[in-house]
Amino acid sequence: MSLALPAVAALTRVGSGMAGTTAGQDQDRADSPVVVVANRLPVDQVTEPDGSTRWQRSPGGLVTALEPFVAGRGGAWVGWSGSAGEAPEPFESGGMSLIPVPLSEEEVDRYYEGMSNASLWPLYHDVVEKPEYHRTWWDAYVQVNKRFADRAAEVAAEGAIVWVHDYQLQLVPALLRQQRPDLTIGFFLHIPFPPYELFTQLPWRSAIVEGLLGADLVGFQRPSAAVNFVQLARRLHDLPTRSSTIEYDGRTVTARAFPISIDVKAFEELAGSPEVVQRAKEIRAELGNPEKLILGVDRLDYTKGITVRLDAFQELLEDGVVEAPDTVMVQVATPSRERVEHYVHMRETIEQQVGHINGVHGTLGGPAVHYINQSVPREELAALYRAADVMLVTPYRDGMNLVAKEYVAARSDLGGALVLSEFAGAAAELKQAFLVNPHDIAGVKNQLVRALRLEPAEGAKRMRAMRRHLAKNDLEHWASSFFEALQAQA
Ligand code: GDG
Repeated sequence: MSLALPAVAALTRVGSGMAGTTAGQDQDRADSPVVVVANRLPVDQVTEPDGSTRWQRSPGGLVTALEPFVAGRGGAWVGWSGSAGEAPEPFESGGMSLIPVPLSEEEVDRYYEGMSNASLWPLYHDVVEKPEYHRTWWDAYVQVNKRFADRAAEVAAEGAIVWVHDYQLQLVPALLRQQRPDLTIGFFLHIPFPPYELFTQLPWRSAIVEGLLGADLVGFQRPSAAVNFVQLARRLHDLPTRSSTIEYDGRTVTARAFPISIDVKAFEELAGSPEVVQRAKEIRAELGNPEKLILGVDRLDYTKGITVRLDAFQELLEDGVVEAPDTVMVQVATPSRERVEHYVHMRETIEQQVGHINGVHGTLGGPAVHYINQSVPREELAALYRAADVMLVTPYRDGMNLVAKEYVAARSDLGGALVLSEFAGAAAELKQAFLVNPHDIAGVKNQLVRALRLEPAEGAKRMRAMRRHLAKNDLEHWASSFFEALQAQA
């Protein structure tokens, strides 16, 4: 059964529409057997003190996980450099061809901050904040997706495998297939995929489903997300489906869960290194050697439920169940999407609340909440994980949540306790965590108290079980199982 692809097809006639695009200038590169397409390139441009610039590999596990599959095969990575304006020429890095896609200032506003982060992000996270829908944002989203698809079509070798990533690029699979039916196309969504009742709010819902159906394999973090997608294809488009497949346009599209993970070994080694273990002790000393240290680490995002844990801690202080500075909380809230309105407002709310808690419950030189609105180095993060008695991870909705997995990987000493939201993908795997419903403040308080009073032997038992699961289900396992499943579709 074939659909007309009205929205997507109509817009394939729109040109890439931007001065300075590098499209078309390297037809001779059409030799990559594996191509990754992601919003961002795996490198960041850094400026040296003398004003010169160089490319530096981006931190983060995804790059580490995908690099062996791409670099080992002479592959390419198509993505945005992170700066608006003309794109740099394609270049080689880490054994990969990096193919920069240009975005104008207006496209950054509309495609990235608008459609991706103020429409799709809140919609896919259970409308925790109200999504905004603007036709100009959508037009930019289509135009930019078309540009990414064009670049991928240019560099992919005959019969190549293309792996497209995340919610910014959901139209790329179909746009790419129209140009290159010879390709095997996979798509992975890093964030949740909402149920029919929410998804169908989206004015451009059909175009998105059709965009994703251009892939042979659509991967999600949780099985329930794959089920949501299959149901949408059936209910919205009347397509024939089975439990994890959809018949579409003479092809079988598979939708399955591939829960992402972290580089467990690398994190464990870092966190167990003598320097990090020593730093963990220093952190506790710097905090006045509290009896109990509670930790939160998040991008400053409204989906992460930072206010939930501040509320729970504040009430426990008010109830006299815990006292500062015997029990203190550290919240690392890394700046994020600072130009999107929802984020500006949320930051103010959190900062007010931290101020209130410290005003009422802190002492001179002894705050109850230590709030860090900066990105901290990876080593410091590992030391914080090692130092914390309780890790609080309370998102309202989260595709996976890697912080929860990093905490478990860091605790080779079998110390610590994890309080984890049921609404994070990680909850399906880290079953020995203290699971909470972040909407139920009394429940969060109860579980936090249980975690604070945990017997070491019971804590070690829980931690050991979670670590056993992670050791088998690391990032390499995630990437290779996706690639294998995709190759099987070829
Ligand atoms: C999306 C999905 C899914 C945070 N602060 C600092 C820092 N971090 C690192 C953490 C962790 C990463 O950022 C955050 O990953 P999460 O998974 O928690 O969250 P998102 O950024 O929302 O990621 C999510 C993920 O994609 C992967 O598919 O799990 O559900 O929303 O690695 O350690 N790192 C350093 N300093 C900081 O201050 N160095």
